[in-house]
Amino acid sequence: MKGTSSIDPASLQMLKVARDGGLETAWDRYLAQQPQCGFGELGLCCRNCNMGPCRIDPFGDGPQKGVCGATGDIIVARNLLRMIAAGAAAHSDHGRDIIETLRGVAAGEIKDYTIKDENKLKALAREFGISTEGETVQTIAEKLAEAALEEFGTRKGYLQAIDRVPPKRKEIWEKLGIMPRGIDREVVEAMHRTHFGVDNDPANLILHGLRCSLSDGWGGSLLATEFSDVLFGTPRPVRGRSNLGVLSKEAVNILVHGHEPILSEMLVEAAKDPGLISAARAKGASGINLVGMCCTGNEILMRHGIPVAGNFLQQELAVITGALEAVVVDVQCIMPALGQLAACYHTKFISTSPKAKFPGAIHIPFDEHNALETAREIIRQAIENYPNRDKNRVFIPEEATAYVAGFSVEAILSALGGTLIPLIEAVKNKKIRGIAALVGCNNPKVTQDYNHVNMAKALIARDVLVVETGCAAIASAKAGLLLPEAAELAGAGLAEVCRALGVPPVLHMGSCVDISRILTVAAALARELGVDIADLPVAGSAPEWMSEKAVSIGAYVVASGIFTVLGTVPPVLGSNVVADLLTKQAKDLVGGYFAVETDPFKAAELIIAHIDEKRAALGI
Ligand code: XCC
Ligand code: SF4
Repeated sequence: MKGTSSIDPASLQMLKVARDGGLETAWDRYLAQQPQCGFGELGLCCRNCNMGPCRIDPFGDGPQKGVCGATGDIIVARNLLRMIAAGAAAHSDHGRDIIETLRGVAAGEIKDYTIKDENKLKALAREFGISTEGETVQTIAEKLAEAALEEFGTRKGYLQAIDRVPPKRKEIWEKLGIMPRGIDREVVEAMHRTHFGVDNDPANLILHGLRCSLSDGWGGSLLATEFSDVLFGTPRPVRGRSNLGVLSKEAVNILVHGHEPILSEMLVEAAKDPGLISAARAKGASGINLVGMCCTGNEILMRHGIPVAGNFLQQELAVITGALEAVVVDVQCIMPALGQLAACYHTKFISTSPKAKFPGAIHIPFDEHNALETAREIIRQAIENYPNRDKNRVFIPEEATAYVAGFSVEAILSALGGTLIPLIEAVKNKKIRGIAALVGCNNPKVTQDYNHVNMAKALIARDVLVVETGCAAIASAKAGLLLPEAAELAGAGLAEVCRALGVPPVLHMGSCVDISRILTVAAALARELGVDIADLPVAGSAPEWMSEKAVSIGAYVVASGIFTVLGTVPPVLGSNVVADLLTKQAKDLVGGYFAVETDPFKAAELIIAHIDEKRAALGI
């Protein structure tokens, strides 16, 4: 859909407010960047050494080699590998922080968190070969945290969670030499290989990219998810509201944005503090209204039903409502533009992570050892700021669509009565045609939410069960697709299953690290059927992706055997060799492969054709 910024009515209203007020957003800056660098779009520029920068002429008239002799194929492959490494690093470092927190809790050094899911703790301990018989929760947690931290530099051969995949998958990875070893090791090796004068074979580079991404999907991200569940509780279906209309005209509004639930969970706790609530009232507010955004929003909506104010492209729009006393951030997907924008309002922009500082932000270091007090201090600052709100500049759109989220693997199993068999039966008798995972970001290159919502609708209408995470899931929440009532938009078969189970046709499975939940379900389905993941009638898509994390995700989903459609074009078209590897040869190598399709309706058709092909091969 060209020429429109968003399909979300709340975003459109806020963009008008921004325009009228002369305020700049990502959409304006995107336009100002036009035309974007053609070399960059194709992946054909290299800055990996100081003989460069070098760029390859895609039309063949100018230079075809960098100073060192690197061709376009080499440069594109190296750049892609670096994107994967950065994405894998982001997810995995998030995972490490969660595990460190669990270790601190177990050792009694961190007092403000407790272990919320002991069953999951024990199940994970058993998976890691740690005996739980007669041991205290504390001891198990300590041993498990140590074992999980080992995964980052382990020398035992391959990562623990690889044992979740069917034997056929392992054989493929072993044969190709892409079994993920230590999590940190794969990222380090990616940086080593792309350093000047090391790996200059495009296929060899891409294969390592797959290995590095697997250390994210089956390593860092998976540990982030599992340990968050242990510490903060495994999500269960929960109701909430979504979009900017969740901001309150009367209450102190605090937006938490970023990724790691360590911060957001404590803010949820602190916001309940009666002392702080009366402090807010003393300032003339009706109370404290904590809302989320992007993935940290997903973390707290999955576990507490905390309202989610929006997805990636709404972070600036939330400030422009004029109703935010504070934007509190930790890491990832936070626009550096927020500082300057917040300064146009009374809004305090508060950074909390030593890893992520921003211009125009107040830095309040968040220390896990003093978590509740830090969270209280942040909320106090927001309360203090309430009298500075200029009521004449407040504009809050009405949209606040209801959703049901919280579909962890455990929640899905319990909805199915304890086993995957009913799901398999529904797939076999074609009530459910297949499963599609829609994930990832917004990107101003795409009309906001247009691809997400239209793909989801097109797929459920054809009886494809949709599972979602990240900003894709928030798009569906806002569009009303995360409600059991949305079954009326589904095909007859899927609608029947949804009604019988009381679930929506689009299941919100969490934040982006929680794509590991989707992998876990896919692996379990394959094991149950005695086939490989690549044999299942499932597909993935990142319809509006923008981040390097999404590149790592796409790579591990494909490497896990799953066909994946990208809705924005990755910077690889400067190399036929690399493009061919990703979209064709990958199919023979790992079973999964990429397609690029910017039209959501055509993308849905690609997924349906793939699902039907897999069904036929399975004889169902
Ligand atoms: Fe970020 Fe996770 Fe993308 Fe959204 S979907 S823009 S990565 S918040 Ni993860
Ligand atoms: Fe140029 Fe080669 Fe250096 Fe890249 S590594 S900047 S292509 S000389």
